Formats: sequence, structure tokens, C-alpha cells
Amino acid sequence: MSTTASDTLIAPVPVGGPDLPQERRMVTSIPGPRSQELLARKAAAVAAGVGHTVPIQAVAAGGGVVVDADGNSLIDLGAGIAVTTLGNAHPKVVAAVQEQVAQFTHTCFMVSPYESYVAVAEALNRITPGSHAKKSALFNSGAEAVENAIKIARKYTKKQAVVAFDHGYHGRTNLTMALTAKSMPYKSGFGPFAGEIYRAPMSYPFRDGLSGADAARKAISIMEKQVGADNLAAVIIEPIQGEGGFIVPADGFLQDLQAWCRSNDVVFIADEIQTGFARTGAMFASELMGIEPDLITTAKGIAGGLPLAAVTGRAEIMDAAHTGGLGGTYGGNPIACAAAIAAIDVFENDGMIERAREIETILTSRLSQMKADDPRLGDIRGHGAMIAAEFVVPGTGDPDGTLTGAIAKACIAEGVIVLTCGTYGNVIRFLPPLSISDELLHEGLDVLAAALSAA
Ligand code: PLZ
Repeated sequence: MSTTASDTLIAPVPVGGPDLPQERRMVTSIPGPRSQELLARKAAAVAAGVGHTVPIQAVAAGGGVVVDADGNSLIDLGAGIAVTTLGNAHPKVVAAVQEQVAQFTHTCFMVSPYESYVAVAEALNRITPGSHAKKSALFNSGAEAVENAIKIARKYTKKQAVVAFDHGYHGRTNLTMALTAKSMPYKSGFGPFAGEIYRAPMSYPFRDGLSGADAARKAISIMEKQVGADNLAAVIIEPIQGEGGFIVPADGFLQDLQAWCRSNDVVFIADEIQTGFARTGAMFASELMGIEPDLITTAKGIAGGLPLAAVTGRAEIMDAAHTGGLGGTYGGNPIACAAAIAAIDVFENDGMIERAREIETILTSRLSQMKADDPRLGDIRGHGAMIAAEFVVPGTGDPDGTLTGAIAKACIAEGVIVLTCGTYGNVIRFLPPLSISDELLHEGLDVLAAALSAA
């Protein structure tokens, strides 16, 4: 009798969450037979445009690992792109979701309001930077939050233009594609894009060598000369850029932009979708950068893995949209809201900010050591559990995307999930869940170091 991959299923699929064995365990090469089976079905059934980075069939995750259907246990240095910040299947999130799903799954907040949506709004108004009066509105995805922040800013200012930045990423919907900088793979062939979007240069200390003040002057000159403050509704920027390469602007850049926005009736929007919720060693990266945005968009980490997003900001701006002008069938779904209340409690009370800082120390010291020994490592940067290594061609400093891709692939083959980013694809980003142990983090970095020397 012939055996198929399905027959060779490893003993029962483990239950996810922090009780999963915290180990890197390779029982097959990647992808193993069961994962290959799923990937073949994916290729046949799922649109080709939806890619994947790690060729496995995930069946459980928690702590600092993702387990696949073949029994491999991979070290998770990606957290599903900065989503499972407090750990996958966190027990408090699981309990909150189980309780809510048995109570009611949906009423539509715009039809019959419920308490958890209001409680999430209250929590966001309290924990986002600034002591001014704030209000919030809830949505499903980061892109949807960004769309709504722009709608609100336009309605409030009665102006239309929006400035986004080089290397910026804000989503894949039509308006957010226009805001996103990188053509391939996010925009290519998908135009025409939304109008009245302009782009300004980002402060990128490793590549532009400019002070924050000089970089801000360049950006402000474009806003004044190419757009005009009289036409400009909003400036939107990630306080630390995510997909664009974990670019940390020079000191003072964001403060100068914000000051200019304040004196020109321009809404300053911080997109904290990737940086939010303890990720950077502060509840929000804006705190690290010394800014208090007028509006802030959040998603990803907000609800422990459930889809939820928000716009939070100055009450007078948030209230500019007329009743009925904001919303959506699922926005602020009760299950996602229950998860967010549990998640925010963990972020505030279970030492998450401190843990992000500990992870920063481990990541930056190990990576700086590697950089000292290897000129292909051009720059190590970031904050908290959001740290990146930028790879270059020694001598010229040109971006080395080929090397970066090869290293990432080698890490995944050895059971370490790493993600790349950057306009030139030459950045490896580390976004571990804060629930990862020091031991696993070090082991992941050992694998990276070996991949680097072998490359
Ligand atoms: N703004 C700053 O990081 C999402 C996208 C991955 P959604 N980043 C991961 C991919 O290839 O699609 C993101 C972000 C910032 C907005 C978004 C968009 O959030 O929830 O993916 O819509």
C-alpha cells in the first residue's frame, strides 16, 4: 500500500499558545510533504497575486514558535508582520474571544451599538500620545484606517492634497496604493491611482547623511512650493517606516514637520500601524520621536491577531465628519473588540514595553557584533522589538538585495522565520513576538550569523 503525505501525519496537532514546546525542531526539510500538499492546493485555488514568504502549512503558534503540519517548529522573528506582538494565541485574548463569540458575533455597531467598541475607543483615546481631548473610530484593516484618516482630514480642513513620503507604506487599496511609495509589488499595473497625493523626501540618515532639520527643510520646501499649504489637508508618515526598510528619521525631522503642519492648518497623521502597541519599546513610536500627532492610525498589534484597526485623534478633527460619513459593516466587530480590550490590558500591565526594550538590547548587541566583523552589514537600526539590518555591497554601499534574499531564504530553510523589507529589498527586519524567550532569540541570531558567513 502506498503512503501519501496525509497518512504520515505526525501525532496529534499540538494546541497553540505559550505552552507549545519552545524549541526549534526540524523533522523534515522545508517544505515537508504535508506543507507541499497544501502549497499545491494553494497554487491551484488561490489567486497568484497572494504570495507567501515561508513555505509551510502553519498549524499552531505561540510563545516564540510557529509549528507546521510536518512537525517542524520554527523560531518566529516576524510575528505575522508585527501583529502577534504579545504572543500568538495569548491566553487572555483566547479567553476574551471565546466568551464574546458565544455571546453575540455581530450586530453592526452602526445598527445596535455595544459596550466593547466604546471601551476600545476609550482605551485608545487614553493610551495614544497627547493629553488633548480625543475620539476614535474603528475599522477592519490598516489600509481602511488610513483611508478614513484621510477622509477625516479632508473634511476638517476643507482641503484635498495629501503628502506622503519616499519609502512610505500605507496599504493596498486604491487611495493607500497612491500613498505607498514602492511600485513593485504593491502598485505596478494597478493604476490609475487616487489623485491629489504628493511625495516628499524622507529623512534616511544612513543614505542621505542629513540632519533632521535639513531633511525637514527639504520636505517642507516641496510641500510649500509643489503643493502649497493652502491646498494641503494632511501629511501622513510612519514615525519609523516599516515596509520601506525600518527607516528611523534623524532627530528633529518629525518634530519640525509637525510644527510646520500646526502653523499651516495641515493635519499631521502618524501611521503607527506597524510601530504601535509596545513594539518599539514605547506604547507608540511617536513618544520616542517627541511628537503628538493630530491623528494616529493603528491596526496589527491592537487585537492579538484579530482584524481590527482604528483612527484616533483630536476630538474636533475626528468630529468633522457628518453622522453616517464613517463606518462599515464589520468595523469594530465585537469579537475583535473583546480581543483588543484583553490585548491592551496585556500591553499596559504585563511588562510588554520593558520586554520590547530587553529584546532591543539583545538584537542590537548581537547584530552590531556581526556588523563589526562583516562590511556587508551596512546599518543596524530600530527601536524595541523592531530592529533591522541593512545589507550593502562593501565599498560602494549600494543596496544588496540579492544577498539579503539569500540570507532570508537560508534562515527559513533552517527553521527561522525572518522577513525582508526596504525599497531595495536589502533589509532583514526583526519583529519577534515579545513572548519569545532570550534563548530562542539568540538561537535565531546564531542561525542568521551562520547564513551570513555561508552566503
Ligand atoms: N500602514 C505602516 O505597515 C501593513 C503589509 C504587508 P493592512 N504592513 C504590512 C503586505 O504585503 O500587504 C501596513 C503598515 C503601515 C498600513 C498598513 C496596511 O495595513 O492591515 O495590511 O491593510
